[in-house]
Amino acid sequence: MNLKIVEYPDKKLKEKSKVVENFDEELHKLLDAMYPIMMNTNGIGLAAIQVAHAKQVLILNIPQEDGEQLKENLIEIINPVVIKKNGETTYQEGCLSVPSFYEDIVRYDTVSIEYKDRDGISKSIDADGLLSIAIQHEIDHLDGILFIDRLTSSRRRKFEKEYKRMLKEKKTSKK
Ligand code: Y12
Ligand code: CO
Repeated sequence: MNLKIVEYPDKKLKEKSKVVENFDEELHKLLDAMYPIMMNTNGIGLAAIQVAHAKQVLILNIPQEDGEQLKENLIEIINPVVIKKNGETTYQEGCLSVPSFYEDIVRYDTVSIEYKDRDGISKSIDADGLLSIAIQHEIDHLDGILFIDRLTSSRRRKFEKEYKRMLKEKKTSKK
């Protein structure tokens, strides 16, 4: 499966992802193809919509304390539902679909989710710290929401200016 990361301002990222009904080979192929893309781009989280598949699928690989990402820490999450959320925390987020931009975002401090694994088995996670933030960031993608949609309007305007400039520079450096 040949996947490419969809980047802002592509409208695809606004699409709402659909519930997965079939836990079949097609789903497994998608999950297996998402993992190397995330790892090769230094990502810690990736939603299927970021590779143009509007399915409620996301993967996470939270680094260890030494920064290393181990395959055994990969979490595959299908059809997540947030069942509990508490507190407030701020973290400087980045997104593979919004390259070179990082901004402080306020989110719940802890979340509990229920979801299915790749075989359709029901699972749950009580998350705090970076895992909690990553889960919320990726579930936002399933709803067509990017972290930049959570900026104040003045910060968003500044982002749009900076991002446009960055895209222009990228274009001219390719010529
Ligand atoms: C905390 C905050 C955000 C998340 C969501 C997952 N975000 C990422 O995995 C972001 C990865 C990222 C990687 C980059 O590096 C490369 O693309 C090589 C990057 O750098 C550039 O775009 C230049 C930006 C973001 C989880 C937890
Ligand atoms: Co993202």
